[in-house]
Amino acid sequence: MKEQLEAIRKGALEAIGGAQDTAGLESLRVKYLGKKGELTAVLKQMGGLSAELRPVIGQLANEVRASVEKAIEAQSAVVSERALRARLEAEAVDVTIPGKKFPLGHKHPMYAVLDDMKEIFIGMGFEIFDGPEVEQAEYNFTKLNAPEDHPSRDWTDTFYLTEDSSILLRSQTSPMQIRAMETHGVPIRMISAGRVYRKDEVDATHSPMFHQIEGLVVDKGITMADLKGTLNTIIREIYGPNTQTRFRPHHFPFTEPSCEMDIQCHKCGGKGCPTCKGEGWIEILGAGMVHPKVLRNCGIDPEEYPGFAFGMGLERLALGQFKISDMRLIFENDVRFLEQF
Ligand code: 2NM
Repeated sequence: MKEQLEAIRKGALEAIGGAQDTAGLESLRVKYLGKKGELTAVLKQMGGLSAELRPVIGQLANEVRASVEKAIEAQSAVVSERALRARLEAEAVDVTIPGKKFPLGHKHPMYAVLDDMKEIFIGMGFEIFDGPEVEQAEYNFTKLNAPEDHPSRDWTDTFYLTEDSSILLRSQTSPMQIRAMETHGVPIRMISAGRVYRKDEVDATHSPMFHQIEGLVVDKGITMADLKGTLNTIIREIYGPNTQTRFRPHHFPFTEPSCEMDIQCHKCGGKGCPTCKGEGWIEILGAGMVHPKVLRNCGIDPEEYPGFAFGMGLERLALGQFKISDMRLIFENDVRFLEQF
């Protein structure tokens, strides 16, 4: 039995020394020390030994067990150290490799202009009203005093969504002015801004979708003088304090009287150049005193609460501000173009 035990020890230590991983070590532990292991099998035969031999063999068996356990423990440390090192090597991070670039986006130039405008209006005490782009013809035209035969109501000009021409893509942001007067009541100082839609062919100055910003002030004693003062203040905020302006008579169905506002050409100072097409002036917005019918349509007494309103196209403003020659560039969203702003 002594030889048997020594053989077990020799075989076990050899096998353990060659074990490559934790799983291999565990199966060796079972093989030698487990309930059905080789050492256990030998110990089971000890009953047949003489009284003198039993303690000697017993002690040897314990020694073998202890040395096998010790060997497993030692090899286990070696194996896990090796595994850790392999993992560290595999997961090593080379901090000298150049990093990946995550390019940051930024505001589209259109919305930079829009946000600047909003800031100016907020600073003057205006509230901002947002509204639906899908509108009722009632709000887009009728309540705004557009006659039933007004050309802008034509199917060739406006995107209708229903056969009966009652629902459409708003062709202006003024329906929000109507909604604001109806829900907010007077006095009111508000702007609405956003996308509007018209059946225009795409070219350097037209797009079937563009942006408008419109304003409305209704209060006791409001006159054309408030209109001129407010718009001059805003335009000088945008184009500089020395910007010269002029107001020309015009016609809109929803205002009476109506006007257009020009700024003196900043390029030539009014002499006439390609930027202002030789005019010396650049048209910038439309405005007027809100038509009494429009106010009455919203339940407001025009005698007690007069008002003025104005509207402008944002694309034209952005083209001028950023010296962009073609409106299509604004909508194509070519990153090489947008990156310049
Ligand atoms: C413009 C020009 C003139 C305008 C009028 C109204 C309302 F709802 F108060 F009647 N909103 N916007 C208006 C007036 C718009 O755009 C060129």
